[in-house]
Amino acid sequence: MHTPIAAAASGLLSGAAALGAAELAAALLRPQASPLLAVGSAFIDLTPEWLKAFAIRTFGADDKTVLMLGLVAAVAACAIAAGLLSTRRPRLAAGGVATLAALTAVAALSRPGAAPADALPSLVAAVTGTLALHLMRRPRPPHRDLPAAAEPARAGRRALLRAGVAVLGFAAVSGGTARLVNGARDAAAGGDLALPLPADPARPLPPGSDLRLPGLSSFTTSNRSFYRVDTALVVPRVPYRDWRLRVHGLVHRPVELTFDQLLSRPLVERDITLTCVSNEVGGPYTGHARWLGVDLAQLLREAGVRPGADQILSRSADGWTCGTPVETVLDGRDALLAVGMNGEVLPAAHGFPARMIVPGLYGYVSATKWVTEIKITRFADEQAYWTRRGWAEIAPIKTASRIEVPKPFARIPAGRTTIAGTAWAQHRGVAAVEVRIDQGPWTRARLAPSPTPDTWRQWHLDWPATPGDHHLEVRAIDATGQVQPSRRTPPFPDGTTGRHSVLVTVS
Ligand SMILES: Nc1nc2c(c(=O)[nH]1)N[C@H]1C(S)=C(S)[C@@H](COP(=O)(O)O)O[C@H]1N2
Ligand SMILES: [Mo]
Repeated sequence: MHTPIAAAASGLLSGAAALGAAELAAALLRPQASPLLAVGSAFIDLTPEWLKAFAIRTFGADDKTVLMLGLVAAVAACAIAAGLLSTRRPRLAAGGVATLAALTAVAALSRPGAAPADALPSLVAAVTGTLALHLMRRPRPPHRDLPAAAEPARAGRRALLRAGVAVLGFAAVSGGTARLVNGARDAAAGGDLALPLPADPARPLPPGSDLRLPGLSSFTTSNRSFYRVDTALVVPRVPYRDWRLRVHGLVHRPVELTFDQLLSRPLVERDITLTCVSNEVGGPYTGHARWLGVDLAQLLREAGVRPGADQILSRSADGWTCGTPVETVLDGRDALLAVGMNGEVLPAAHGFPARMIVPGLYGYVSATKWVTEIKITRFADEQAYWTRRGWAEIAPIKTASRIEVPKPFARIPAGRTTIAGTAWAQHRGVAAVEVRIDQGPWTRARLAPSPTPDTWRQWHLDWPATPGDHHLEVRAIDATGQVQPSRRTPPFPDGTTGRHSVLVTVS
């Protein structure tokens, strides 16, 4: 009989072996069948709005890492419990393991696009965990240890240790192999691709649109530093050779396109700044890129939108959905099905093989990544992922501005200094930015040029800083003459409002 510590350790090791075997089974079968990911994704979809908002506020872009760590901790706790139970109540332990496996199988089977085989990794986990636990429960001392029969306890301990090391080795090898298999699959998902040149290239950026000031974000955000927001726990890897885009619903002529057919259409290249509705005042969830893609409006016209249809319900390979007004996409703006980003093939994290981009709309109502389906429908008939959760159906990007230099609570020397930042009002355009210091009069900042109204603009202002604490505030005015509202509202349900301000100390 094990001491409680040995029982707990056996449980933990068995849990690790179960996890490693399950992840390996999933990597070999279907990566999306990973029980850990399936449970994590189900958790994300079932999370109430307030908890999701709390997680994003508290952990920011690390929210998914925190969730995965939490899940692993939960698995470890269950495994320890199973180990402890198995010495006294083996039936109860087995029942617990079976229940857990059944729950994760249900989670895997209820993912969008799941196949019956997706339950297999959970079964593998249950079997492996049970076997490992059994192996460590009554390890028999090998014969050459027989002279130590006088000390059976020590021999038993040594045999247990050996079994434990074997189980741990199995966990490490299976988990490591799973990672390698997944890595090889990722590398095959678009690395060998060269995109055609645009038939209709973007105009060059006007000189000076990037002020290149230290501390100010660059005009074009690199693909590596571009913010990422989505509900996917792991980046979906969609092999472009299997990819299809189906355009159907309330259309006269449904269309289905392969990736080659998409690329054989004339490609347009456009500068468009993307913003997330969850971005708080002064927040980081906005970025600018030069997108290469197919004219989405043209594609819809070819399919022929039927009268009365007002929603483009797009769906991603992982089942996320997004509702975009038909009217907006057809109003002449540069809505794209993008395949390239800043001169590169669209990175997997940003939607490879193809994603939607519609200037002027928040990402959750316009920017479907890994898009595989466009259904023309009516807002009255169908809801999308976030609108079902109470977010607005109509969500144009609100006018916003941000102070990036100096940083909050910076200590700066007295004398001439520069205040600078960015402002955006996509598709309307930023007409002016104003700054005020310590509630004084609003002063016009100098605006850098922008290539189109669909991009953000940089701005700067000289400031003769005098010693003391100072409050710097910014507001933008869009090209329709609307002043950015001063009232602070939260992102829910259609984007935050309010002015960004920073406190600095001058000495
Ligand atoms: N498939 C899919 N596409 C998606 C999302 C998602 O969760 N799943 N999130 C949207 C949201 S809320 C935003 S703000 C943008 C962000 O795009 P990015 O991650 O490339 O910056 O993607 C949009 N497209
Ligand atoms: Mo978003």
